[in-house]
Amino acid sequence: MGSFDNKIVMVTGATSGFGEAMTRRFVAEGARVIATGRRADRLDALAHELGAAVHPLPFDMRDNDAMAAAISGLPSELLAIDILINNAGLARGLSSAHEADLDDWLEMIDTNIKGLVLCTRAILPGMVTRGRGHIVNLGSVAGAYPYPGANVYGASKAFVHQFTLNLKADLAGNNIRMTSIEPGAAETEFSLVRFHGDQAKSDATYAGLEALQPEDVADAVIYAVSAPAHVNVNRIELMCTNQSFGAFVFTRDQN
Ligand code: NDP
Ligand code: 8X3
Repeated sequence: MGSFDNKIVMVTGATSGFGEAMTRRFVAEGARVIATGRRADRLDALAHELGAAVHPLPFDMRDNDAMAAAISGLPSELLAIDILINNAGLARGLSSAHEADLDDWLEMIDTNIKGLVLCTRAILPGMVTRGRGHIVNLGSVAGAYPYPGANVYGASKAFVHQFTLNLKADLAGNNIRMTSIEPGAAETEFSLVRFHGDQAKSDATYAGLEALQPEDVADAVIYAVSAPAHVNVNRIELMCTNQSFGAFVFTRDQN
């Protein structure tokens, strides 16, 4: 018997990183997991490895019609989702705002903001009707602390932070819990994606850092969703011990 027996959890972005780790963890705890992402082969491999507790549901978060069709096609026994983990997301590029690729910016907005909002709006009404539910959103320290090149990525995660709190305000009295998980640098495919497949740049990001691991973030999620029913964990921020804050920059008169 696990702590999540008979619970239905939807994890977006389950094909790698945090989402895959959370899927493994929830299944180990007895939940049934609807696992989403674009790479259907990875979802199928996960289902093959973990068994019938995983229901692969491939779709692109940016495509409202594809998302709606996938969710409405869920088998009836998986429709009453108890926990939604809005994890799918990405950073693209690390250039200064005046040099950044506009397509990178739009992809982050479409995935991290629009996709997360669409998925929330698709699942939330059912939770309200059932009078129970928990939505966990993946924010980032980049949503709280600025750093050069984080421009749209950081702003998209600030949106996630505030959206989480604003939903909590909207949902007062509905027995829906809202949590924002806000990690620092974690070793996943995140940097490989940020640097458009440049493995050397990705490796350099994590070299010698002892970065957070996907399981560390899954632990934080499990903590939040395991809290007693009367406790809402609003926000968890975590960093690896070797990550810290930068100083303010002053540009001085050169004359
Ligand atoms: P990964 O790149 O390892 O995983 C990202 C997941 O998001 C993949 O499963 C990917 O699936 C999915 N995804 C991306 N775009 C889409 C899309 N258009 N449609 C459907 N699924 C999509 O990164 P992480 O596990 O690190 O990241 C997970 C979340 O955590 C993200 O929101 C990220 O911003 C956030 N985060 C990451 C940190 C880090 O340092 N790693 C720190 C703080 C927050 P697929 O490609 O198969 O579609
Ligand atoms: C990713 C964490 O510190 O690379 O959200 O911006 S960081």
